[in-house]
Amino acid sequence: MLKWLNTFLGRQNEEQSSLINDAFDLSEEQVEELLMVSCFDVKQLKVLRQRFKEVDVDGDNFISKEEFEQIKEFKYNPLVDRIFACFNPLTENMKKPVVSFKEFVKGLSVLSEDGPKSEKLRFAFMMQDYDNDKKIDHHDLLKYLQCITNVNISDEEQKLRVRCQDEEHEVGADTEGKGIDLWPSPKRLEYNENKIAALKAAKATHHEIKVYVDRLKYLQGEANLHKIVKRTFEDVASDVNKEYITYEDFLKAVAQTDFVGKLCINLK
Ligand SMILES: [Ca+2]
Ligand SMILES: [Ca+2]
Repeated sequence: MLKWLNTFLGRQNEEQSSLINDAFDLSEEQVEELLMVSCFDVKQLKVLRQRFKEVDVDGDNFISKEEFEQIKEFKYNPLVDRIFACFNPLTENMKKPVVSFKEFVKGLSVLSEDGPKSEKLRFAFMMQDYDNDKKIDHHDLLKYLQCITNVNISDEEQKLRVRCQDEEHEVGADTEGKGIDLWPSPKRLEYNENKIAALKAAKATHHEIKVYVDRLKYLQGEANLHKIVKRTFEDVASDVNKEYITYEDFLKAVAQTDFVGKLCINLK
């Protein structure tokens, strides 16, 4: 999942020798602290410091979300928002959404080859806990799945999605219940099926029919994601109402997978 980090830090080998001789603009105390909170050595910290400065385009010594998103290795990663959020775990407006050098180092340390498994697991959980309430609820998991399944979504598909969302009013679907199972509602799917049948009966053009066929396909895809979420909660959630997954549930669920192995970079 995070192969981009290999490339991101892969540059260090070729650049390392020259950087070691460059002046290190951090105090000894700062370096000591970074050594304590990460699994990097001084040489690696120097490389990371250089990369940090390159990323910090406006030179304010913090990486903003915009700067983070411009890193070419991150740019096209569908999870870039989540990675940024995990580098900078916000706690109720207590901090600006920026990444300091220390957070940058800590974040990369977790994802490095030597990063402790427990920290990798915590990071993986945070990636999916969008509202940072220490639980993964249906909306968290659905958002995550939508994000990773829409990696190569085209502009056309994006427009289609917006049209389908607009259709909410057109169809007048029941939104009162607000339950996760209601979207897309059977009424929406039926609306598109009926529309296709009516257009075919009226011998509409292929293009006219295709609009509704595409919508139906999109809605069916969404409905499938909802089913996956529902099934996951039934299998994994210890909560009696199956409304959320705790960190302990998450640990049990990923214990049998290589999920954590993928949260790794090679710094050697
Ligand atoms: Ca900056
Ligand atoms: Ca949550």
